[in-house]
Amino acid sequence: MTKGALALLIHGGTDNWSPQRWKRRFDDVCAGRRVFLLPDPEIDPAEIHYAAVWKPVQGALAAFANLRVIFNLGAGVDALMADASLPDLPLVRVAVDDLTGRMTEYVVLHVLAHHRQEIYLRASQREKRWAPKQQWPASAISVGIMGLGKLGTDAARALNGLGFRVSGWSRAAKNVTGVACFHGKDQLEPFLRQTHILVCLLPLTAETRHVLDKSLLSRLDRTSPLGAPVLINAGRGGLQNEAELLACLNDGTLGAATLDVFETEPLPPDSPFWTHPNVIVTPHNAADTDPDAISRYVADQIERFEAGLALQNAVDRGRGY
Ligand code: NDP
Ligand code: OXD
Repeated sequence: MTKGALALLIHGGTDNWSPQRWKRRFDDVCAGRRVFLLPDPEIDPAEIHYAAVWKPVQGALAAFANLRVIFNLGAGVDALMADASLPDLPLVRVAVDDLTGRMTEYVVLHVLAHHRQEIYLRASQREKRWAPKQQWPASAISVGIMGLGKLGTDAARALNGLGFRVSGWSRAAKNVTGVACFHGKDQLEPFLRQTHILVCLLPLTAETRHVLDKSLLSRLDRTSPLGAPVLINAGRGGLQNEAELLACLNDGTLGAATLDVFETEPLPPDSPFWTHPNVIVTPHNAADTDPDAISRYVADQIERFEAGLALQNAVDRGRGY
């Protein structure tokens, strides 16, 4: 029996999202299944049962009448959720150890960078200034992670292992060993009040858009040896109110920030974040989606689906993540 074909709709625009690279990997792992990289004039839309996508053109998936499952090639599905014409089919997102490990590396790297005063030390080196400041232990710093899901939980455990005090905030109640868990709107305030370094790993939804605003950032704990709170946002740019975030960095509400994601990506050359002395900018590469790991993950999920097993990591359309 012919296996249902897989269509790839990939529009990343960066090295990691080279569509040809993804096509080669999917050809390798989808034995006996036709894989089409769109646009492809040879394609018969009726043959397509599965689509693996990253930022597809809005409306493009509606062309496949026999589509059964949509696989988002990243963890965040906000771009898909914004497409009102998205077919009402199971939508699976990426939740794999490879991606999780990469994000944990990023979070640990940047928590350590702020904790170990890297912004000050790099400026000292540029100025040939040998003037170390007193360094405090990790146990003096409380890291609060907004979003205690697949990525946030792993990062929390790693930071805990390094000796930081770690807390997390989610929608539903959680129990993570070594991590003080807060949940829901009512517990946001106590969570913020004891946080020195705020790490944001929330999905972008109608509820979380612009959650990182002046009101929230002003409620962080200012009493740590850092002098002022620090923000690390590797979730999505839409989570931050950028005008208010910049004002907080300029008036000292925040001491510093690491920003991997922005409302407009690529970050425009005239953005003040590029040159702000207390901001570390990275180009949305906190956790790259690896074609080897993810093509295998999607191929396995298709095999599961065809064997009548439940899909894993299906998105709840009502919640938006
Ligand atoms: P998960 O769905 O596993 O976790 C999301 C977490 O956010 C959950 O703990 C969830 O709570 C919490 N949450 C969602 N909405 C709310 C809310 N309204 N109030 C409180 N908590 C809320 O996602 P992942 O951990 O896999 O990924 C998180 C995000 O990271 C992605 O959506 C994506 O935007 C971003 N990302 C960024 C990358 C980068 O390179 N910069 C790479 C990969 C992902 P609950 O547990 O109760 O459901
Ligand atoms: C993702 C991302 O959501 O890379 O996976 O941003």
